[in-house]
Amino acid sequence: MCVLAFTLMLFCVGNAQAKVAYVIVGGQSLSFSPPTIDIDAGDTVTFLNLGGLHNVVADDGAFRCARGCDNDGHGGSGAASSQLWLVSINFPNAGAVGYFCEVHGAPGVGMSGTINVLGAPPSPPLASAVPTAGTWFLALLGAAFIACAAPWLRRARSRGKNCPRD
Ligand SMILES: [Cu+2]
Repeated sequence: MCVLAFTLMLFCVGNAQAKVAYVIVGGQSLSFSPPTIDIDAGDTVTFLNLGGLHNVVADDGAFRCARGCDNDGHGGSGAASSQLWLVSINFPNAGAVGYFCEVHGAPGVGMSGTINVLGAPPSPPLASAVPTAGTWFLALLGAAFIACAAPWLRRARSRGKNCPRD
């Protein structure tokens, strides 16, 4: 029960901190869809090739991906591939990131797109009147602690009663 509660909390916190956005590659058209997306710093974009010989290359050369990414440490290759590949790229820093497909585009031309990485929103003050995700997390943490600690405390107390006193 406790493990379940903690897993659930970790899932919730993970969701609150980073999101995944999806961009469809190719398929019916030689394009990225949607071509422009806004994400928060730290979010991940998953590119999914639905058909055609494509890859995803940053305008500034920061990444070149298709079946994995060049130099990803896992033997991935950013060479354009017509397989149904899927690749996830994390964007930790704010700023606009342009990208294109080497086969059907160039920076800002043809099969290309832009990811607007927005700065992480400021943390809300703790004394906020409206419960925030953080407040709910603390409440859940407290509830889980009580739920987990109560049986242990009961056992510890009943053990104490059996101990001889000075
Ligand atoms: Cu392409």
